[in-house]
Amino acid sequence: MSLRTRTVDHTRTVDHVEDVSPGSGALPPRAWYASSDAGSLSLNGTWRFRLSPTADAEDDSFAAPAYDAGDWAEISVPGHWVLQGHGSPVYTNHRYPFPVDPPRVPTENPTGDHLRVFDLPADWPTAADGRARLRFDGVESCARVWLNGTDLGDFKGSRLPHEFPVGPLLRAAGNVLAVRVHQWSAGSYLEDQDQWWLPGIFRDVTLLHRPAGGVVDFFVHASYDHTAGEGTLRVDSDVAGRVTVPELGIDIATGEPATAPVAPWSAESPRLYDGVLATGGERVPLRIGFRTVELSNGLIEINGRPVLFKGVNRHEWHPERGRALDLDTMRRDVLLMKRHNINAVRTSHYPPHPAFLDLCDTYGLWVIDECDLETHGFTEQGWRDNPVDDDRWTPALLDRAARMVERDKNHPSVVVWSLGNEAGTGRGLTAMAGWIRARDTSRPIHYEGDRDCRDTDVYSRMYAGHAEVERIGRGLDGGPRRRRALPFLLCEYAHAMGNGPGGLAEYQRLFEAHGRLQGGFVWEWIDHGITHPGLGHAYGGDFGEELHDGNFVCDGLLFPDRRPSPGLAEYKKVIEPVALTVSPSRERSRRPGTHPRDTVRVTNRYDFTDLSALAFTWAYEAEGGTVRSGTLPVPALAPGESAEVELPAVPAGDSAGEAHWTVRAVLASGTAWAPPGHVVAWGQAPVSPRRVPYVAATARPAHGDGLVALGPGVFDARTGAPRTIGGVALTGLRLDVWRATTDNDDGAAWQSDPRHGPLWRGLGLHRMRHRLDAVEAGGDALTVRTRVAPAGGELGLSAVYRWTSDGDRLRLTVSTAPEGHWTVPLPRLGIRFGLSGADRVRWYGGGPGEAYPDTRSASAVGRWESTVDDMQTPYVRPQENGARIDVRWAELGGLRVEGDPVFLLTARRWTTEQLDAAAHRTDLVPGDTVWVNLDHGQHGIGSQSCGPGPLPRYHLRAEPAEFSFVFSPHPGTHLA
Ligand code: IPT
Repeated sequence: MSLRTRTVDHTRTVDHVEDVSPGSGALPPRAWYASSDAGSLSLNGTWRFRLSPTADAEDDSFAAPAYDAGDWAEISVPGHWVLQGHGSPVYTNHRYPFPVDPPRVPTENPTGDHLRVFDLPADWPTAADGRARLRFDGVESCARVWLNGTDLGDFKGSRLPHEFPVGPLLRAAGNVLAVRVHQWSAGSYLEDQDQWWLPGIFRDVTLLHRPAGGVVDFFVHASYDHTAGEGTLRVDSDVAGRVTVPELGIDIATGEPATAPVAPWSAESPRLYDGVLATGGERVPLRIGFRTVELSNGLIEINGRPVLFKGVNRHEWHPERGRALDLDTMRRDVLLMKRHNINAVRTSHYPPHPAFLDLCDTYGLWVIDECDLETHGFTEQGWRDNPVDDDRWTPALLDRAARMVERDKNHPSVVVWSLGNEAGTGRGLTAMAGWIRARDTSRPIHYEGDRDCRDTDVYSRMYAGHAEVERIGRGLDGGPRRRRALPFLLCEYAHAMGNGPGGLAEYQRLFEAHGRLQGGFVWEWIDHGITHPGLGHAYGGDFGEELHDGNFVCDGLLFPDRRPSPGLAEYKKVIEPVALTVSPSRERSRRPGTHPRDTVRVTNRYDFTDLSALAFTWAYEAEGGTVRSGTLPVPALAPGESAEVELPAVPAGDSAGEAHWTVRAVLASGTAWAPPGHVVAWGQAPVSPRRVPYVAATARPAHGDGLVALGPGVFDARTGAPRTIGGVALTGLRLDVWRATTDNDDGAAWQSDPRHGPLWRGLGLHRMRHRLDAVEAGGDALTVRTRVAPAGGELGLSAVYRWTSDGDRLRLTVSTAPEGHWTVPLPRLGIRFGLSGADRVRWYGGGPGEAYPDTRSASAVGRWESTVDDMQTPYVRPQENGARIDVRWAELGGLRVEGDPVFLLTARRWTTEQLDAAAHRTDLVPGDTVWVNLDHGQHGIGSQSCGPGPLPRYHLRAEPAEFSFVFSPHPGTHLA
């Protein structure tokens, strides 16, 4: 159905482009299965390619078998042409990058003609093969297909499979496959996901031999009755046959049920049984996982137990290949998820490559399979003309729902269907839900946009703050009756853009405390940065797009190259499936090393499995070094159970100085996803307190030659600034309150809460001036009095630096107090200075990775070593990063610094101002000076690039503060 009347007739080949229908000529959707007796021929590889700037500029003569494409370019299929040197990618979040006039698209509609000539393999059963199918697993945004000159039809639905019957057209040799792909089509209105617009044949193209009497479509129903411990299997098939599962002694006809004692499938124990569906013409291998998903007691229960989703939203992404993912990359994603305690994936916002779901079945991940549907751009016009509320589009929506459900219905990992994302509300969505319910009664339906839950089975929200989530958890959120009876999911939360997300631990505590909260899915898995020769990784705007949303496309727990970000380390710790809470006995401080013993409370937070697969270790650490260690016997606790386990006695004398217990849960043996010894969970607690550094003020300042000497320090007599400490040169030591604002500091434009980045900049905190009021060298101290304030206002801070020494070490005490009426928190509060060189960094405190007040769960107290370069976190858009928290002492650049109290440590080869000004990592040019920040405090990180800001308890309030550092020379780390 075309929505407009044509007045010209030379545009036949583009009619379908602006047609709201899903297309014509493709076969009905069916289950995707990877292998069988029937042969298949991959048509992936090098194709001929020609790009035209408009949809109708070229005729379709290229589809004729005799066409000579010898002068065309070559392109890799699967692939996106804009990532292969033809045109450029475009990134928008929700705004359509073309005028909104559905279903019309611009005349400038990049069109890629693809040609591939192929022979059938020698053993291809041509003669008998009337049923062969040509399958496209994904083409963006629409395609018209010809084989040997015959027009097979056209389709839309970019991340959905389409098959054409081609049997009678095939020849033994010289088959010509021609595919015309348009970047924009009516389908683009349904595919407004927040990601790069990347046209092309980006998933596999396969020719499938279909034997006579072979299987067409089948539906594996494999449920699990947890009370009986039995699975029931029934396989419905279009073509009758037999189903065997040798391991279970099952041998049944299609359509007939069989029940047997089985081990159920779960994300924790993904038990699969091999079976075969045999029809007269074909044997299809089955991988059967028995499991039952039910809504019961207001909860999603799987195999009789409520589950807690510890999930991520996964877009398909590769920094060079875009959404054309190879199997290795998909497996890497799954392994990384499993190793980071993630148990669930929402396939935001389209069905993934089908092989990804096989991996989820195999390794064990709960999947919310989401349909390829988003019409978010209509929010700009108050959702007027939204296709999902326009009956003319309903067939296209139903086609999308069917293509997802039919393709993926046999995966045990898929436990929830999602109608799509950010598509407003409308009859089309209701129709999709109705169709899915009629086809598959075994899975609940999700759609976040359905706030009243009229069509859905879970109440789902995105980016709700902690307080609201708590209200929902307590059932105090009101709302329609149906919604109040449903379980709750945060389908997106904890926006992982840049440095962050903060506040994960507090969300997890809420999920654990309130049964109705069945967990959430962090937004999102990986940054969609594109490898770029000049910029490192490119983001929106880097390809000259006239409309774009900058680095909002880089908001993942992985960097574009799949290196884990600190956010992923934090998430792993926060969602660990075993809680290890060490409690030093209260007797400890009085009578070290005697009974009663210290204990660790072990809680099994798995939903299904006991702890028998884990081994437990303990370590007793003094000043960060392991003094003793051993294994800890822990009972094989059932899910939800806890036990208090005694730690070994510590002999007196071992607890001199600061000491910690660290207890770890590790894999006792290797699994499919990690080797033995892989750390699953850990807990740490101090046993005896730290001794704060003491420096007796015995040295006296001595004047001479414009300098003041005090202990190992030499100061400028006029400014009071330190020049050298023990011969190590220092520059620009002063109070610092500025940090290069993070994406979360800057916040999303639509945030109604105050966004601290803009407020800070508005006040001028990035251009503080330091007024020198007095330098007093006398008695036992050198004291420097200053006022630190920006131009244009009354706000400022007094800062007094007081230096004392015992002859060997220098103690600096900074006393600061806000002046004027401060209504905003400070970005940071501490000192900074430059060192003429530093490379190795050693410290005792939190590590090994970056941590801020609300992103510090994964930081363990220990003795750590790194380099200045390795301490930088490579956020795609440079911003504050790399702080190590709770540092007791650090050694770098020939200096040792001890903190009283502990401090945050940052060291980088550029200034904060340079970091702040950089748009890409390549803008950061290392200088000769290493800039060191020693912070008494930093403001929290939060998640305000899309969600809530830092919780109030993590605000760095402007209030009087005093903190000290003890400096001494440390030749070991001096870089000459
Ligand atoms: C939400 C989208 O669902 C998701 O695709 C992504 O754009 C995310 O935001 C931000 O990165 S929608 C937003 C309006 C909450």
